[in-house]
Amino acid sequence: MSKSLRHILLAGALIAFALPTAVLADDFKLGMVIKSTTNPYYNATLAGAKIAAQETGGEVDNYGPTESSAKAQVDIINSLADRRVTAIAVAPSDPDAVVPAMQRAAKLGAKVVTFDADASGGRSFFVNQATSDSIGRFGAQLLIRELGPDPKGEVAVVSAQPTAANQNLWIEAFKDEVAKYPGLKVVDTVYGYDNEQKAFDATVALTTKHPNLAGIFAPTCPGLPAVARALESVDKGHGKIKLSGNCVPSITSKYMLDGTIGGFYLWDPSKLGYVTYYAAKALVDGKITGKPGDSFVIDKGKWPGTYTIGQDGQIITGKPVEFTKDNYKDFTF
Ligand code: RAM
Repeated sequence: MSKSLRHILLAGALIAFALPTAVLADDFKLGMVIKSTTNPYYNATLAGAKIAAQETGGEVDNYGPTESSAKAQVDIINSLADRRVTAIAVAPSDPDAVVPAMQRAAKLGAKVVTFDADASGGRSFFVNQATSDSIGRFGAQLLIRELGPDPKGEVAVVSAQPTAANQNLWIEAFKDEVAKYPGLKVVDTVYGYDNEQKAFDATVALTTKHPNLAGIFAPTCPGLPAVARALESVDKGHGKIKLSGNCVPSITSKYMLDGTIGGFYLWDPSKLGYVTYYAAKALVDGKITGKPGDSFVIDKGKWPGTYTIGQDGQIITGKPVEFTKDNYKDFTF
């Protein structure tokens, strides 16, 4: 080999080395930081993200504590950032607690977004399953329907964590909707931390504290089936206390079928995970910068479409869907 050819090859090798590596499809790795690994809801979001990974290349996995813990989510975000994972999608159980770790991850080069619940100070955009307002009002309307044409009485909420931004927005909209009915009064909000035992205990205590309770709204998974089980255990199930809320059909449908949950709904969590993957990848690939108005196209695949970041920094992937005796078998999550 001539000396000059050797120089050219060497220079080429150096340039190749020095160039910032464009993210090849197979280099893309999304870490989904979830509220807890024991929550079946996040199996469904991951299943959707995995479909997207199969369609486009790359990898995705869930990372989370076994019990919801903001501190654990901070440690996980830090460790994903240290490992230079290309993108991180966080479903925070406490937004204020995770924002500094999300900002640090972005400084280290990761693209950071939120999904399921927002932490607006630390992300490029939020992939939301449906508008927060629609989720809260839908739950209220189902409960009101169950309470009959002239709804009256005391109503309470069994939520997830007191810090959960998504549940808190839903509850706000729920209360606003309920306030349209002068016969109804929201008397309490208690917390089950997306934990079956805690949600069960909180519900039993709630029914003791408010013996005349007419209805409960439980927008938490797996809180909702635990609330149903608790109502049945104190003989307030099967419609005695009306119940609406959201969770996955796989662990909840039986309480809709036996009449304890009158208003049972969710959205498509798999589509949420799927679009989150595509959106994070579009950000890494430079197809979007993350600002309101940016959009990207999924041209083929399971959920094709044009997805746009709204003025509020959100990509909305769906709307509330009620599960009934007639349709619950159509859902695999
Ligand atoms: C719980 C989580 C999650 C929520 C679902 C419905 O699993 O709190 O954030 O979206 O409920």
